[in-house]
Amino acid sequence: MTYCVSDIHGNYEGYIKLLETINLRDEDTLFVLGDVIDRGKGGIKILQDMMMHFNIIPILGNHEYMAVNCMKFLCQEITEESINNIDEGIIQGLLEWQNVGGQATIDEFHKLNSEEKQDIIDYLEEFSLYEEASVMGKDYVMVHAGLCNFSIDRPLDDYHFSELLFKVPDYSKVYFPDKYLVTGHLPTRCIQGNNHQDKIFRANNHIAIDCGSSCRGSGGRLGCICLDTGETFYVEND
Ligand SMILES: [Mn+2]
Repeated sequence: MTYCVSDIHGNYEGYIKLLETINLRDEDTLFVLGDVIDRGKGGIKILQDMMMHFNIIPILGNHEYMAVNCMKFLCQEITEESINNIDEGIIQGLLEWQNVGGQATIDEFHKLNSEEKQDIIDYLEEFSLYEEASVMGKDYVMVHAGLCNFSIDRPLDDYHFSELLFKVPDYSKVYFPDKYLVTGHLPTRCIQGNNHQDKIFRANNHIAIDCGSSCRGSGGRLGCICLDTGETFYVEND
């Protein structure tokens, strides 16, 4: 079976419950469509678990993109020279990351030893910008946010990361007539015209799977879809 989940955002308990709920076996594949980290306190723990599973395929989210350069910076030894050579861009990057919930991940990262830190950075650098899958005769393109400046003739490799990680697609429009576009990033409750709060959204060859697990205090849950059967699975926030 092939499954997709997205925007786990540090919800380690939810992630573990989800693996139990779908009963992920070695012969299954789970695509994780980015934004594993931040906001919740367990993002690093989730990454450490994901990297032990050869059948969990990670796709880059905007939060991982922001984190990886900052993490490299946080690994540097602080010396007079390193302080003098501080790049303004990296300070800006750190502030921006903190503004979107990065502090929870920074706190977790600081508790790792240097080898564990490097493992996290190496793992994040393996994340792909998109994935494709063919399941039961149907084709799927999986990307964190969307395909900005979409054209049917444009090869997926042609998209810049900024076109894939930050902007949501137009869910009212069919992108590929013969493929489904699977995306996260925007909680489905925020999709215009969607009356189904915190459920996986399917319309116009879109499958939107961020069910608002990071919307703590206002419901939200992790959503997961099995591409073979169309079955959906949910793990409620505590
Ligand atoms: Mn996102």
